[in-house]
Amino acid sequence: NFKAGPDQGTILKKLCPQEQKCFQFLMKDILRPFVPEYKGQVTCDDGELYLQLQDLLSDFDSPCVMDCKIGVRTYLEEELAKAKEKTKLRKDMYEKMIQIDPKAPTEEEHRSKGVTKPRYMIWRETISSTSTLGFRVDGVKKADGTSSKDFKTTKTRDQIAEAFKDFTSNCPNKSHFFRTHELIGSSLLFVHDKRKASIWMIDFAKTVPVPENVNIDHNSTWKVGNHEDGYLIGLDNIASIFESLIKD
Ligand code: 4IP
Ligand code: ADP
Ligand code: MN
Repeated sequence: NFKAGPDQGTILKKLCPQEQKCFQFLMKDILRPFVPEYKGQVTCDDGELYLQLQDLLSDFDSPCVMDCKIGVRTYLEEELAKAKEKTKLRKDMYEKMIQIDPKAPTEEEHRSKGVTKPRYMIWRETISSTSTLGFRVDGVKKADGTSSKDFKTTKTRDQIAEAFKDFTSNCPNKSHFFRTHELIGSSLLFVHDKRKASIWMIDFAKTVPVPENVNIDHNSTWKVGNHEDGYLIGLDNIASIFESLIKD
């Protein structure tokens, strides 16, 4: 589905008209900064049409990538309606099903060696975290190039936490600055216009290195002498207030 792009920093994805429409819309939407830049369609030597997209990985060296599929549903209402009238049976999906759990298909599905697409998709949603948590880990590619799609039954919070932990290990992206400084009187500056939104950390006038023998986690209660600043306590509360805004 993907190919290297003609221009540096781009990739080509097999054109799907619906996805193309979305990218055209998104290029004029406030979500633009958060999606790959859409650079138009191209026809390849193979005669196929492709979307030229910003390669999100081009600025990284041996990146670790995790794809989380979002939402409590992974099939269209239209596909559900179609399956109800036509009940087209998918042998490939039956095969994928018994690979994971030979007991999952019903007797009838075993006899026909096929399942409908929504039946398969709903089953996938319930064995993973999609139906309960509204997202699932779809795949991971490690820095060494190895990749895994072995998350089909990753369902509980603990299992997901384990997958995240494994994903973030050996990527020590913790800030050296943040670990070694006490941030006092520092601000977060929120800026938005009609197109985009950003947050910056500013004002480091009273941000000082913590003494050599002291470690702070920015999260523990401050007691005189422990140098804790409560930065992450504030950040957590801001995040949860924003979350409550999204909910209503
Ligand atoms: C796949 O199931 C994924 O759900 C695909 O979604 C989906 O394509 C496939 O449907 C389905 O077989 P597994 O992940 O269990 O292999 P994605 O491409 O986003 O991963 P759609 O087109 O529904 O997104 P079919 O009909 O393409 O086989
Ligand atoms: P599909 O429709 O085949 O599921 P996706 O758009 O979900 O395709 O992409 C599949 C994978 O390709 C993603 O998990 C990601 O690793 C990679 N990918 C997709 N878009 C980009 C991009 N613009 N830049 C870099 N990698 C990408
Ligand atoms: Mn996908």
